[in-house]
Amino acid sequence: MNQSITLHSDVAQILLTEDEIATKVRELGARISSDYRDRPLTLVSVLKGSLPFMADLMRAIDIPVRIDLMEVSSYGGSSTESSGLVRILKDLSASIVGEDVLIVEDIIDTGLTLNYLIRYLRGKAPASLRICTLLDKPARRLVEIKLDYTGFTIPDQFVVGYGLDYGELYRNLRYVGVLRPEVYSGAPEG
Ligand code: PRP
Ligand code: 7HP
Repeated sequence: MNQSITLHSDVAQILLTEDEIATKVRELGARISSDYRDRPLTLVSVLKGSLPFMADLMRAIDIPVRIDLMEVSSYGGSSTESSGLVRILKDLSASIVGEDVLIVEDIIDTGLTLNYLIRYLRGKAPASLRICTLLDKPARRLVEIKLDYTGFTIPDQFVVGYGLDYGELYRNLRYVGVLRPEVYSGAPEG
């Protein structure tokens, strides 16, 4: 089977094009550069989903930044529902005590992952802690969280691409699209 045809044909609808994403990332980068103009900033990317967003956002920021990476997981391998159980798979490499920290996420859905992360990172005594997310899906929120920088507010649909996965696939799509429900209906929850 031609893998490339399968990759794109599993997407029912393109929600955000490559150009729309690039324009938004530039806008966010400009705002962040202006807001942190005189303050050394540490970007903390939450892997794996935020990998493309982080890579593009950090290059859209024109002030000095440090970067660090965490990996957490709350969605099972082939699940469209958060397990609610957040696991830290990779912790920060350096101390953030007294640092201005910006968490970089791909999507906030129930908010459970971010809620956990905020508590965890606040415990590491940063000078400030703010949130930047490419996508916000407010319809499914279970915990209220203040987002400081939001790229796009999206409807309650399961999306893939630009880092976002289903069963670890589709992260390499250049756009964000809605996955055909038949791709995941019938898949075991995990
Ligand atoms: C995804 C996404 C967020 C989280 C959002 O991560 O990257 O971190 O889910 O969902 P929530 O608001 O309902 O908690 P996932 O656990 O799928 O890991 P991944 O980034 O490796 O895909
Ligand atoms: C996590 C997640 N991963 C991929 N697509 C979505 O719509 C998602 N919501 N929460």
